Amino acid sequence: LLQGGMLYPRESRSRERKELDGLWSFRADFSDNRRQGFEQQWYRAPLREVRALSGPTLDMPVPSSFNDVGQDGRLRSFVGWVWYEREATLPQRWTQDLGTRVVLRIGSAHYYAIVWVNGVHVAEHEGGHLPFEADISKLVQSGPLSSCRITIAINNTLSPYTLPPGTILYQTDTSKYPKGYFVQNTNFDFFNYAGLHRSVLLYTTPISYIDDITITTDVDQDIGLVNYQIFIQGSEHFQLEVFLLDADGRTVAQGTGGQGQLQVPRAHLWWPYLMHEHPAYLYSLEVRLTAQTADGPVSDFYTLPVGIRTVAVTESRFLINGKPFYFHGVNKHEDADIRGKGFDWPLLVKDFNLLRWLGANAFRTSHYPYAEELMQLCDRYGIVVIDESPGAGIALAQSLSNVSLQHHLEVMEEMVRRDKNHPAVVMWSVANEPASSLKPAGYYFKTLIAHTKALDPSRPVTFVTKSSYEADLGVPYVDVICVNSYYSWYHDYGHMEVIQLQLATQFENWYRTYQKPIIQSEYGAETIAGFHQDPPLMFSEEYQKGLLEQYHLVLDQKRKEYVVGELIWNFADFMTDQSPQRAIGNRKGIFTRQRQPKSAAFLLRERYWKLANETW
Ligand code: BDP
Repeated sequence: LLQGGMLYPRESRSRERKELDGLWSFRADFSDNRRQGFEQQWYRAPLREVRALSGPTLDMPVPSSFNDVGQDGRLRSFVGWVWYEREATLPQRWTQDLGTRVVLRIGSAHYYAIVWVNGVHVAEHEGGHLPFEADISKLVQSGPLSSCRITIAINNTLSPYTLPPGTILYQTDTSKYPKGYFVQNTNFDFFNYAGLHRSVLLYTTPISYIDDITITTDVDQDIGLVNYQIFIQGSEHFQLEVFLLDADGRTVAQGTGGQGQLQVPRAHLWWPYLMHEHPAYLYSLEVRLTAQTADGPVSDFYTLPVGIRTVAVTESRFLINGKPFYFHGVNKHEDADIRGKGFDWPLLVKDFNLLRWLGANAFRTSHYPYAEELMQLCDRYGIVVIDESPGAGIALAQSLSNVSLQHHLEVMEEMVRRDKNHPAVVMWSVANEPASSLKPAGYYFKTLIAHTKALDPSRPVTFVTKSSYEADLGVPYVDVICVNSYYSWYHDYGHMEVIQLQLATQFENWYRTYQKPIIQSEYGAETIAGFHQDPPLMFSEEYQKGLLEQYHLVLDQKRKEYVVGELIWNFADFMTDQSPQRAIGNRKGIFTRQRQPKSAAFLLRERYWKLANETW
């Protein structure tokens, strides 16, 4: 199991943070073996001072994908190592006070990253969607320097053993391909954007500090129960006090010690958006640590938002606070013009405004964990999240091997560790559309789901399937069945008249076999905004609308029985690899990539508000 916590870096009386967003020096390693950066040790001296075959350094914004900010097509499709570097100036109190712990935190580096500070290797991490850290106190406190040089080498290559997996295809026929020619293939369609996608930052804690907090909540009559468990590093002798404050800052419960239960009479529950007059009520848990060290007492303070709510699954319902919850929402991507998968505040707020305009109460983080700032907004707005791992496109038997499984288990540990305290997260999804009818899938998903449940017994677990109900070897282990289907798009294209029969049969087969609640976790149609055809033809706005309407007729019958949700594919158009099926990206968005509505957005808006009013 993973050691240590990964609390979101928040400022407090004892903690400071410093974002390193902005322009970094950047160079892609275009050398033949793509290893010149290591051979010349680009981390040893400032990047701009090392003369390299790859040419001068570029200015690269962070956070952002590197692919779409330049005019060089080779960089857009680059596969291999890229190098980022910048200097950070540190306040004297960080570099001179040995009681201060200085931590470098990288929110997301896609895919494999190696980090040096002043030329010294400090961290290495696999996986592009989850944060990692290095304690750099010793390095920045060892000399007279008030600045440090941070170098991050990132490799975006995907193999059958990475998550998501991919394959590198070498072409050796020199009559058709130049020497050394290769391409990166994947079994998912979204573009494999790479770079520093989220903030890189420095933060401080005292040397004895609050390392991790785990909250679970329950409700007994009108009493909210908040169970807490706190881990401390850097001291054996300490006192812990915890205070639960309501939204007005009044203390409503308090306790002491590393674990315990707080009781909140007449608790305000955390309700999803549109399910209650006061959705998303958040308390704050203030943790105060006083540790005894050789140099005297040390205090640390950390405050965590807490939502009190319960989640449960029956044979046919998904319950939040004991009430049936129907997911009416979207699947998203982290994706936008120019910045690719780079975190962007205006985009984040725009997307939430669109979700609320739509009357969406939920989304799935298809197909990887999203930025922490977005999860925090879900907590605050009451948008329910199915939190999905980067297990997208596990298509080959190799990717269901023990090597892959071990890595997938670790990714679930990192993901649960990061997101466990978000009330908005109501379910984990361990994968999207894996080859779950291949023989090794049974053991793979049994182990993966059991592990995830052991890490977090408080939430249901699922994965998203597109296999047939008869052949799927993973679904026996899920709590909720999530099914993707593209009737009259990838099958029987152009024939919307078959949707009702096929969709009803799909639901009935799954339910008869498993008696578990079902979510239609994807459905949709490629639509080019501004294309109009009546009678509807594929790719027109009318076809997308017509297809959704057919789905809705069946969903309206089955949601009275055991269907507990519908998530459109997709919230917005997004970039894909180039292919003859895609006209500059996947166009199944109900919004364009620039977040303007297609006709289907208005249809869904009417539907979602109607559904919301029904559940009141
Ligand atoms: C589904 C995948 C999704 C794709 C979608 C599509 O889960 O990631 O983007 O197909 O082809 O099967 O539009």
